[in-house]
Amino acid sequence: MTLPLPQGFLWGAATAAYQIEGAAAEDGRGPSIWDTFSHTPGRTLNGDTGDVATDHYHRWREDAAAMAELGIAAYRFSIAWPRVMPEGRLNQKGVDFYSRLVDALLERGIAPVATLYHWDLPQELEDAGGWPERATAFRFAEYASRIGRALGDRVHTWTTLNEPWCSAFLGYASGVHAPGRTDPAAALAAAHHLNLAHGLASRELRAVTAPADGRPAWQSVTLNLHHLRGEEEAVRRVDAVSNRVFLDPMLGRGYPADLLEDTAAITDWGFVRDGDEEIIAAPLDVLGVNYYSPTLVRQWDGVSPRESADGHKAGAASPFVGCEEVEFAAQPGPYTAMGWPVDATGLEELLLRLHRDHPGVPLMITENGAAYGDEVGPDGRVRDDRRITYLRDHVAATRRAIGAGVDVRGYFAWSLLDNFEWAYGYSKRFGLVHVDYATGERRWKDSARWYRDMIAEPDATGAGTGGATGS
Ligand code: PNW
Repeated sequence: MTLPLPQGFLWGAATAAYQIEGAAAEDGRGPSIWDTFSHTPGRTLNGDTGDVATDHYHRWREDAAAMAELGIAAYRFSIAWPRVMPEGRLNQKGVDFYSRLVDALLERGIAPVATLYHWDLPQELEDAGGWPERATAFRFAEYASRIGRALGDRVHTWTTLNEPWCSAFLGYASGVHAPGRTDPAAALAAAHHLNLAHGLASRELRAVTAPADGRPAWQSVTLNLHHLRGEEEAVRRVDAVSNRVFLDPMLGRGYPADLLEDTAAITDWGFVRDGDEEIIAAPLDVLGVNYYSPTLVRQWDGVSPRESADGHKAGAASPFVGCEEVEFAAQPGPYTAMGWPVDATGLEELLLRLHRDHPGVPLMITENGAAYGDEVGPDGRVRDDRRITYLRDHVAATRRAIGAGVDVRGYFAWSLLDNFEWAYGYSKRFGLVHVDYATGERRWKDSARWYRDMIAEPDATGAGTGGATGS
C-alpha cells in the first residue's frame, strides 16, 4: 500500500548556528553561553568548542549548493542571537550574513525556516541571571522584533525556540548543557520564562513580518517531546515536566495542575504572573516536533540500584525535576552512537498522540536522524547504511501517521552536515554530508544520495509504503 503525501509537504534538512557556523569572534559577534561553557575545562568531550565548527560562516555558498542538489524544499537553520544583537545592539554585519543566506536559499527555490533561539544565549544576559530571570524573555522579544523586521519579507517559517526543555532542564537542572547550572527551582523558572519568551516573540513576529509573496509567514516553536512508555504514574510525572510544561500553556490550556503539585516542594511557581498564560498561548500555525527515540520509565523501588538510561551519570543531577522516584529503564536495541534506541514506531505513536490531545494543530517534524561512527572508505565513500535504514523507517512511520489522519506538513533530517554535538563535541556525526574537521572538506554520505532520491521519488525507496515497521 502506498500512502499519499499531502500537497506542499516540505522535505528539508536542519542545522543550528553554534553547531556549524564557527567564526565565533568575527564581524562583531559577541560571546554566548556556549562559548563560555565549551571553553570551560571538563564541560565538553575533548574540550571541543564551536570556534571553527564546520566553518559554515565562510562556506555557506557551498552548503546552499548542496541543499539545491539534494532537492530539499526547505532549510531549517538558526540565527545566532549574539551575532545579531551582541550587548543588545543591532550588529548589521551579523544580520547581513543571514540576509545573504536567505536570498541564496530563495534563489534556489528553498524555503527558509528560521529558528531564533537554538541555545546560544548572549553571555551578558546569563550574567544578568539568564532564563531564570524574567527580563530575559523581554530581551528575546526585542531581538525577535529586530530580526523579524530585517528578514520578515523573505522567511517562510519562524520558529521562536528550539527545544526549550533542553535549555531549561539540561542547562539549569542537570547542567550538562550551558550554562551548566544545577538548580531545579531555577530550571522551572527558566521553563516559564522560555514559555513567556515564546509568547512575546510570537506576538512581535506576527506584527512585523509579511513575506513579499503575500503568503503569511508561519509561526512555530519546536519541542523535543519525550515519547514515554512504561508504568502509568511514572509516565504521567515525566510527561508533565518534560512535555505538558510547554505544550499545555503554548496551546492555550495553562500549566497542568499535576505539574504544579509534583513540583510544589521545589517552587511555588510565584514567577507566573497574571496574564502570562494568555501571552504564552499566542496563536501557533504549526508545532515543530523533534524525535529521536522513545523513553521507557517505571517507578523506582527506592532500594535497588537505579538504571540511568536517560543519559545522565548515576549520582549526577537529573534534568527530570520532581521525578526522583522514576527510573529510566534500558530499552532493546539497536542503538545509535548516542546510545539511543532505534524505534520508528515511537514517532508514529507520538504523532498520533499529539493529534488526539491537540486536534487541529498542524505538525512538522523539525528534526529526526541518527549519529553513527561514519568513516570515509579507501574509495572515498561513506557507507552509512544504518542511517539510511533509520531515515527510511522514520519517514515511513511519518507517512503511516499521515495516512491515519495526522496533519504533518514537513520532515527535516537532522542534520545537513556533521557538526558540533554539544557536550559530545565532534565525536558524534549526524550529517547527511560528512565533514573533515581538519580541512573543512564536505563529502556526501550514501545517506545524502538516498535522501535526494527519496525526495525525487518518495514512493520508490521503501519509505512510501505502509510496510516498514521500523522496530
Ligand atoms: C537536539 N536529550 O538535541 C538538538 O536540537 C540538536 O541541536 C542536536 O544536535 C540533536 O538533537 C541531536 O542530539 C538534543 O538529552 C540533545 O534528551 C539532548 C536531548 C534531546 C535533544
